Amino acid sequence: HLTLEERLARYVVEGSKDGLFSDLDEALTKYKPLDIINGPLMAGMDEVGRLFNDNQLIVAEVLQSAEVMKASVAYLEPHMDKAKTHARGKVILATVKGDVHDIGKNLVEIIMANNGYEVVNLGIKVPPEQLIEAARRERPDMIGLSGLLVKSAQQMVVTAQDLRKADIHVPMLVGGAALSRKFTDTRISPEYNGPVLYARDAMNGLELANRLMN
Ligand code: B1M
Repeated sequence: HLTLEERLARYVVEGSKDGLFSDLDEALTKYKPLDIINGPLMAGMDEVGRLFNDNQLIVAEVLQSAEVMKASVAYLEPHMDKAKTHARGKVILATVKGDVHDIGKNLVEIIMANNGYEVVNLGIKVPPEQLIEAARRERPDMIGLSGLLVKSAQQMVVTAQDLRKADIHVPMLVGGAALSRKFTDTRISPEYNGPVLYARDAMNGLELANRLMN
């Protein structure tokens, strides 16, 4: 007899959607969509990460968990607050070269798009050259990079260097599990020509973007 919150986390851990949507409906009567994601669903993902680390889950199972997370976010998305403001700014989003994790980045996309930003999502494993080309083409107000692997933090340093060499200096927003504010300030910022802001989560990313645009 699990609580609603425990059941929500369990769907993610077990990679199962049986009963998921009716429980999400119930959760929506108690919580805001983002709190469901950041609370029980994220707790499930953290558990998946732990089990995976302990060799108790294989990649195929983690993919199932990712599917449940993605389906949940898609289901909750229409219930999220949407600002009436438009054209707050244009953001390019990408998961850095070598990294396929995109759930966090796609959450940032949803939250920014719901809050008046035009988002150009370049997807995963995006090499610096592709970012440079997109930046020249799209003329964004901001470039948002996501990375979850330890090597992705280093890849962000390289990306910052390449963007600087290409004379691109629009503000950069960086986030993802492998990063920290300290790494951002001491390792990425010195390699870039413009501001580099570290976001601890998607909502914080929106706040930082808003501050930058005002
Ligand atoms: Co992988 N994976 N994975 N994985 N995976 C991690 C990251 C890991 C920590 C798990 C572990 O071992 N404990 C570990 C990294 C270890 C390390 O580098 N130190 C790991 C590994 C090792 C791997 C592989 C190498 C496994 C393998 O093949 N042997 C492989 C890598 C492939 C590659 O990238 N080249 C791999 C593959 C995968 C799957 C494909 C199976 C799947 C991803 C599916 C997908 O994304 N489409 C997957 C998953 C699901 C995870 C875990 C379990 C969950 C990640 C997630 O989606 N979290 C993860 C462990 C963990 O994080 N607990 C793990 C939910 C998501 C909402 O959070 O993305 O962190 P997150 O986003 C947060 C914040 O970080 C922030 O906002 C969000 C919250 O609001 N944020 C931003 C993120 N980006 C932002 C950008 C911003 C602002 C905020 O502005 C631009």
